[in-house]
Amino acid sequence: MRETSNVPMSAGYIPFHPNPSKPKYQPPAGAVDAHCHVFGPEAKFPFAPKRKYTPCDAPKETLWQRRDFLGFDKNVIVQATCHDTDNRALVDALVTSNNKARGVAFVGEEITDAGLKELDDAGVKGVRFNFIKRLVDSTPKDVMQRIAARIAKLGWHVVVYFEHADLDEMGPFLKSLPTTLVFDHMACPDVKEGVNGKYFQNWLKALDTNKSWITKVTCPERFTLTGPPYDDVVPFARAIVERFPDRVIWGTDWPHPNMPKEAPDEGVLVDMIPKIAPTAELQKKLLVDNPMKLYWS
Ligand code: 0GY
Repeated sequence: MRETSNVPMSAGYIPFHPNPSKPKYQPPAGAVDAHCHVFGPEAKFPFAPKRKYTPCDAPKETLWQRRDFLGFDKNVIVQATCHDTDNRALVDALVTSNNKARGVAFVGEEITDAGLKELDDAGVKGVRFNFIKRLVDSTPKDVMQRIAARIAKLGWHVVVYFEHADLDEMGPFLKSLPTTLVFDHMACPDVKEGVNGKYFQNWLKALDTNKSWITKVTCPERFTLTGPPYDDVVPFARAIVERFPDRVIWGTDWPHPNMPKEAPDEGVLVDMIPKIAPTAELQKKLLVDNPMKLYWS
């Protein structure tokens, strides 16, 4: 299933799981995997010269197979830093998806209105701003504010990848953005601190106050201390889902860039859903109603 590429992967890069287990949990009809990526294939869509890592190829065909295998109906494909602002692989996946995928792009200020319209026509619904230090995005905040003002006119939102430990410093900037904000990966909780830790509690309070902030309850595999089935991350995700049932979405993060030790088995990730969203009503909001409102309405 794993494609090979003309350029070598970064040293130590771990490719996605070759054959995940079939989940026991069956998602509701129309379920959306609202955070995943396509990488290349490099031979057709080369990685960006300024990338911070070279992944394995992770083409759209494999994404569609995995979507079907896991019991999902649709995908939201998020542009990853290895393609920088070259959104061609993303657009290609969207326009050939049979209306089953929407996208989040990376754009620079140089993009023209025609360029934004092209992305919009393909099914892009947002831009991503990245504040994760190891992925190094040096775009100044005033540039991000100008991009946000332009994409707000298209009805798009901003996806923010940051660590909520930086909330005090980042808060004024985040509040200055004129769109709905969607936060990647629960804004990176520190599991060691526990749900009653200061940063996580501050994050919940910020979500209380900012009613247009949406959280992706994704990537337990990035935060776990105990490993699969990631039970130590359940209390964090469940606290967010139960307190903000109309402002949460879920995704696999396939093909899981930059995992330090092992690629997760997506069957295990899907089987976590009933632990973080314990009722059928919460599951439908998380997997169908909320992502459909954000990406297909
Ligand atoms: C993710 C996580 C990562 C990378 C990227 O854009 C990216 O390169 O998204 C990461 O390394 O944490 O969102 O899947």
